[in-house]
Amino acid sequence: MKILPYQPDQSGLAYSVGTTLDRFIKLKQSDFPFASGELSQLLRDIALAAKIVNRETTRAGLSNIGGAFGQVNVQGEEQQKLDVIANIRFMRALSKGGEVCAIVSEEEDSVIDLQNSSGKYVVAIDPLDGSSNIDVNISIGTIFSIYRRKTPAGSPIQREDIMQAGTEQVAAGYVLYGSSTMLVYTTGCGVNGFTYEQSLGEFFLSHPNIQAPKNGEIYSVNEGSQKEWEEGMKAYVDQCKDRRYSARYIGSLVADFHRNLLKGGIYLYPATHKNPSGKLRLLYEANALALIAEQAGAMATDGCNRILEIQPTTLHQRTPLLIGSSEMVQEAEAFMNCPAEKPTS
Ligand code: FDP
Repeated sequence: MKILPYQPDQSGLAYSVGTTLDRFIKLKQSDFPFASGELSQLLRDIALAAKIVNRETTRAGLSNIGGAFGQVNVQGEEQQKLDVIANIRFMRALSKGGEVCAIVSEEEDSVIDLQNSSGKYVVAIDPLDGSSNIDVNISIGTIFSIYRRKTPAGSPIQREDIMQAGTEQVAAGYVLYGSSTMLVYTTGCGVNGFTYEQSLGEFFLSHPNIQAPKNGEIYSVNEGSQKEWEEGMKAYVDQCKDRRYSARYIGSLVADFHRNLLKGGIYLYPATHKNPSGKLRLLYEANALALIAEQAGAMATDGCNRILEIQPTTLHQRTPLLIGSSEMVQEAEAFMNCPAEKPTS
């Protein structure tokens, strides 16, 4: 009989594939010497809500939770039943933990003050992104941004706690409910992806330290709106075609972004004549993905400005979004018609 000594993981990775999300969050917490554990708990709360939403989405076809809810949200979009369910699930998870003082959600007109002034964090969330794909069994997602409040804990929430630029995010992430369910997040030290193992009820590290390819050959845009685009945008997409790039557009931002992050590519939701600010929301869509993109070596811009530096002025503010492989985004930006920089005196 041959007896072999146990060979510990030789991969050289700081965190090996297969580490549970819980353990990973705990290990990461010790990277920050003064961390109190509240952000870690908040990330766990989000992961728990994601598991519940995952359960609801996978059985949507059977449990009569597909279709419209019968109301229109603040964006003027018809709410789907799953939009409403996901919003409730995340609201509950975020309000129970005690770490959060306020929530901005795509599904709520106003800021939700959790009446927990000792909470240090503000969360901006799109509980279910890609709603038009729910009923046809196509990938959808959740997007979240976490900010530390600016005013001292214990005092009432103020506008400055909510209206923070994306550079102020302490963590951001998304959940993709796709062929498998994944949670991808960053706390500003790289990007890691976890795949959900349904039978065990756990997220496991499957994509450590994600690095986006610098360049790619995929462009993702709704070409049905082409007649509404600025000339520069038309010219850039023509160039993509001249180069025989592949067009891939799911119509779920999280899914399109995730594919391009891993394979290399660019997602574009530009300004149109009708909607000069585009369609996507700065606070709970663009900012989170922009932070992840940058942390993975990719880029995000509105065509003229770095997304993370845009100072929000309204809760449901929209922004054009060009996001993906850095060389592609830089190239696309060069086609855009941006106001000339003011001369410095
Ligand atoms: P949806 O309206 O279905 O929720 O966030 C909004 C979003 O989806 C993105 O996920 C998606 O990329 C985009 O809008 C699709 O918009 P178009 O139908 O205009 O292409």
